[in-house]
Amino acid sequence: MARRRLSQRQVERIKAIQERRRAKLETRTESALHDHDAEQPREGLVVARHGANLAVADDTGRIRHCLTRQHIGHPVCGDRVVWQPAGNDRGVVTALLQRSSILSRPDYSGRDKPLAANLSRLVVVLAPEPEPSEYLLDQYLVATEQIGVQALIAVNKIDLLPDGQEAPFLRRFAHYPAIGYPLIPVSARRDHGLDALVEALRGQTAILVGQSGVGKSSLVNALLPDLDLQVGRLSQATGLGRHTTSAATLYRLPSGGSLIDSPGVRSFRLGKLERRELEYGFRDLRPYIGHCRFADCRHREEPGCAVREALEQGKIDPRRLDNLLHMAERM
Ligand SMILES: Nc1nc2c(ncn2[C@@H]2O[C@H](COP(=O)(O)OP(=O)(O)OP(=O)(O)O)[C@@H](O)[C@H]2O)c(=O)[nH]1
Ligand SMILES: [Mg+2]
Ligand SMILES: [Zn+2]
Repeated sequence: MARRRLSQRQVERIKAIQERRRAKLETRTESALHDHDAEQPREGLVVARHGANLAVADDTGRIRHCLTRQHIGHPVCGDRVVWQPAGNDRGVVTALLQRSSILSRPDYSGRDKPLAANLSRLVVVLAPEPEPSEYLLDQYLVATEQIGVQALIAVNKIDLLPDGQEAPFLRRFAHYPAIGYPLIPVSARRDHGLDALVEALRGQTAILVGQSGVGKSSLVNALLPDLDLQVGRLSQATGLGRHTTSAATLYRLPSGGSLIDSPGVRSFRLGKLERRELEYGFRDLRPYIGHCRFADCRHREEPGCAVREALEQGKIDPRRLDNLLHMAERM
């Protein structure tokens, strides 16, 4: 009896040892495979940048914490890069691939600082609270015209408007859809209007921008059923997940495409633009620009001003022209 039990125990032990060896071999082969892969540069997508630290997603969605080689430029959220694994969820970015668009804003010293790359949509988020700034909105719209990205306006927190207040509030922005910027009323809290937003963002790389507190992150939360998972993966690999409110961060949309949450701003300064470039940023004014009597017309008091004439005929909104003139003064 005793002998049999012993041998049985031995068999068990041998079995266990063999199991362990097999597992070891398997992981060794696996890591050998990885090591082989490690030689190969791969393409990836920057999902966040924090200081010198980049979070780069490979094509399986796995996220690596990367640093960059010097002199390859300044990869930002949305950039496609070439990177090489450097062990343990780490990597080195060795090249920055060509961008289709880049959204920048000047930093405190006035230098253009890239914010996000390869955008195809820019969503300006507004809300009844904080009080919307049409000036800020128009600045964003000029920026999107400059970089050739389609803008849309999401009016969030519609639930805050009592019955009868919604229509008048939206009317305040009614001239925007009239000139080609779709306006989508939503409520991140009440899950209202989100289908229309999902539809507009399907397959796009979109960034949410706007004042702090308008609900950009809340919208991301409402649009992404697996947000926690994505944030978890990000912070596990890089520790960047905790900084999602201070750095632009890209998430995968379940309907295809990506959505970038960006930190709120109080104001948005446009980089220095020539007067003609600035005017080009107002798509509703374009038909009249260049038709004034004077080539250097400021569209203020000048005789024969085609822009003023259009204004008087109700063809352009006075608030838009006001904002153009203000921006021109500050250039
Ligand atoms: N009533 C209401 N409140 C909302 C809605 N969406 C967001 N909020 C609230 O608005 C506040 C700000 O929301 P956030 O999502 O943090 O705003 P944000 O635009 O990401 O702000 P920053 O990250 O600072 O730029 C929070 O208290 C939200 O709960 C909404 O649809 N309705
Ligand atoms: Mg936020
Ligand atoms: Zn003029």
